[in-house]
Amino acid sequence: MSKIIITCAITGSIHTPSMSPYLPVTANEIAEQAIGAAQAGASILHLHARDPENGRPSSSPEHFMGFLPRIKQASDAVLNISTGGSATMTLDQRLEAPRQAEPEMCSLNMGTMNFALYPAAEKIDDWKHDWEKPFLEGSDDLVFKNTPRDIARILTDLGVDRGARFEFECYDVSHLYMLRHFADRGLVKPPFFIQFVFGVLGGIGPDPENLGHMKLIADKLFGADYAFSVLAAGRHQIPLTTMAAAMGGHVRVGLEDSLTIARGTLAKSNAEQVAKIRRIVEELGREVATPADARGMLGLKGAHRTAF
Ligand code: KMH
Ligand code: ZN
Repeated sequence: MSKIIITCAITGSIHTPSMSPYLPVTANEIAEQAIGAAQAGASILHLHARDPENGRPSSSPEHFMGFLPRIKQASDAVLNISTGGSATMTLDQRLEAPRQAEPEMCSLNMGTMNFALYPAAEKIDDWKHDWEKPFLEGSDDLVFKNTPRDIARILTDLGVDRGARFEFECYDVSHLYMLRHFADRGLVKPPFFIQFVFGVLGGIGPDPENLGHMKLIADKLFGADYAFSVLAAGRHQIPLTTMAAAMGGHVRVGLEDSLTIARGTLAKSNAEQVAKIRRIVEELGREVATPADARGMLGLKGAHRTAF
C-alpha cells in the first residue's frame, strides 16, 4: 500500500463558534492550529477563513493572508484553499482568495447539492453571535451551486491559469461521473485526488456500504489514475477514515468536518484528531506520507510557486 496522506481541515464553514470553543476563528488561531496539525502528521492542510470579529465564514483574501504566510513559513505542509467557501457565497467570492494566493491545491466540489446544516441549530440554545442561528436555519432553502460551468471555470482559473491541482470533493456517486466527464473533456489530468465525502445532509450517507460502492465505481471509472481519500462528518469521522486506511486510501480529519475526539467529547484542537488517526493508521501498518511524498504522489507544483 502507498504511504497514507493525512489531510487536516482546520476550520471550514459548517460549524459555528457556539458549537465549540475550540473552533479556530482568528488568523492566529487558524495558523497555530494548522501548524500544530502539520506537526502531528498532516501533510495537507485544507483552509477556510473566518471573520475574526464574529467567526462568520469569510471569502476575504485579507483574512486568508492573515494566516497563509505564517503557516507556509512554519511548515512544509501543502496548503489547500477551499473553493467551496460557504454555500451562501457567490462563486466570485469563493474564488477571490485562491485566485490571489495561487495555492498548490484547491478543493473542487463536483456537483450542485443541498447542504443542510439546520439540524445542528436544534442542539444549541446559547448563541455567541446573532448570525449563527439564521445561517444554520436558512440552510433548509440553500443550494450549494457547483454547475458544470462553475466547475469548468474553477478548473481553468485556478488549474490551467495558476497551476493548482485539486481535492475533488465527491459527495455522491453521481459526482464521480461528473469528474469522469471532465477527464473526458481533457480539463483534468491524472492522478486524480478524490475525496469521498460522507454524512453531509444532502450528500451520500455515512454507511460503510457506501464507501465500498464509491470505491467500486471510482475503480471502474478511473482505474490506476486516481487515489481516494475519505472524510466523514461528525461521529462518523474516525470509523470511516479507519476503513479507508485499511482499504489503502488516504484520510481527512479536522474540525471543519467533526468537532469531537470521542463520543460526547469535544476535540481541543485539530492536532488531537490528527494524532488519533495517525495512531490508528500506523497500527494498521500504514506509513504516514510527508508533504514531499504528497507532492510527488499528486504532482503538485511546489510551495515556491504560490503567491503568498
Ligand atoms: N466541508 C466539507 C464537507 C470545500 O471546502 O470546498 C467539504 C469541503 C468543501 O471541504
Ligand atoms: Zn472545506
